Amino acid sequence: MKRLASASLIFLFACSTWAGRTGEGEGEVLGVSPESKSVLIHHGEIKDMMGEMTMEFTVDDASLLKGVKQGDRVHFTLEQRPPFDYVILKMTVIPPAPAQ
Ligand SMILES: [Cu+2]
Repeated sequence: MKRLASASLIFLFACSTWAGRTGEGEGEVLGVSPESKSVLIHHGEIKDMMGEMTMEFTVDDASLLKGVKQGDRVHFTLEQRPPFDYVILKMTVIPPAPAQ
């Protein structure tokens, strides 16, 4: 019981620390879904938040997805909403990454 209590304390602390935290990322759009207000992105590392991965982000306003299509490279600002939601606040299409 004692262990459970301290585990939830850590969880609460973590949540209050993460709430409203924002980050910047870049990646390639793999799919856009205005009906569910979401976008699937393969993104690079997002500093202090997560490594490279493919994941689905939600947006508050579907108009953010206008003009964004599969294959586009985007720069975005996201907000972390505990526990596991990542919401894109701003997104702009940028030129493709230079060939390496
Ligand atoms: Cu991610």
